[in-house]
Amino acid sequence: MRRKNRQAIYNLSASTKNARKEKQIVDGQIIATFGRHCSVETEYGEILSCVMRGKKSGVTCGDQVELKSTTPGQGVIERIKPRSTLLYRSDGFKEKIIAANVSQIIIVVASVPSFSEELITRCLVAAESEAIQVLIVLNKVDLIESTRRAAEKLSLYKALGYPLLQMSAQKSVAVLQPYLKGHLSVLAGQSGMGKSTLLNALIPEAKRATAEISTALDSGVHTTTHSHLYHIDSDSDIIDSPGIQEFGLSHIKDENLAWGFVEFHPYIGQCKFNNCRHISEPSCALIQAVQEGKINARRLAFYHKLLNH
Ligand SMILES: Nc1nc2c(ncn2[C@@H]2O[C@H](COP(=O)(O)OP(=O)(O)OP(=O)(O)O)[C@@H](O)[C@H]2O)c(=O)[nH]1
Ligand SMILES: [Mg+2]
Ligand SMILES: [Zn+2]
Repeated sequence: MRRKNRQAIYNLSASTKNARKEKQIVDGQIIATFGRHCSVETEYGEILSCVMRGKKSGVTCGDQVELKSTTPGQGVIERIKPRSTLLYRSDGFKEKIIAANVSQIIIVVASVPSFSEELITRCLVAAESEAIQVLIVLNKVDLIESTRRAAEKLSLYKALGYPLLQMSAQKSVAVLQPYLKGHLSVLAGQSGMGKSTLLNALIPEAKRATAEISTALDSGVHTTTHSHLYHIDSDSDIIDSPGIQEFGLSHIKDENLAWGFVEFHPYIGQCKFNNCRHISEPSCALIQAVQEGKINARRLAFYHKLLNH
């Protein structure tokens, strides 16, 4: 759904009010969720506070829904429309939905605090399995010394074809802007990487809270606690999300995991055994590719690690 008229946010015209009465059911998009409550932007640009019909929950930022408005400013969600993509986070015990219908994940990493390569790997697997585009942003490049080491680590992913941008969100995000056009992007990454700082640089009106890493991590609470969707222009949107420890992958079966690693694709199906798990089997095409230097050993090691999850 695209907003029919941005001005309508400020001035609902008589004709749209009539159209709503006739229709009753209104299309909307979830822009934020707070427990069972969520904020929905209707097709007429109104922001309503909604709950799901019955005691159901499960809507997430980016969801397209049908709703009925009840009292002024409030509504009830009747139906979640089919999702084009879905991303999960994992806290080690259970998985929760991060966002729906995103077409691009912007994984934000920084040299301080240090980032987890496993999180990047999991993000790439999640993205490949849903055919979501990935952009890696190395933020805080003003911290020159530590950035050099971080950039070296990330060169592996750049070599695999994932675009890698370097920036200091505190100074300028201009290099990112062309990549956002036409996408519903989600900013994802560990706490303290600078996602909300980056969001504020793109959309100053958002005024997202940001915090010194020590404050945020010492308190054990992430600075951002709720995802929120913002409009960049008429066809580009972006979601700021709370820091995540891991992307949830439990919905991906072991036999499909290798498809999450782009450079493995030419070798899938080439092993001696049909059910090869590429661990230590004889004549395994992937192990051979590592030995020949065609696949980076770090990537196969991450694959093994994820197999056991
Ligand atoms: N030096 C430097 N610090 C930055 C930059 N961008 C963000 N920071 C700082 O990093 C800290 C964390 O930034 P946030 O934007 O709150 O991080 P976040 O990723 O949104 O964190 P969560 O909401 O907890 O997930 C803040 O102190 C920011 O000022 C940057 O480009 N350079
Ligand atoms: Mg944040
Ligand atoms: Zn194999």
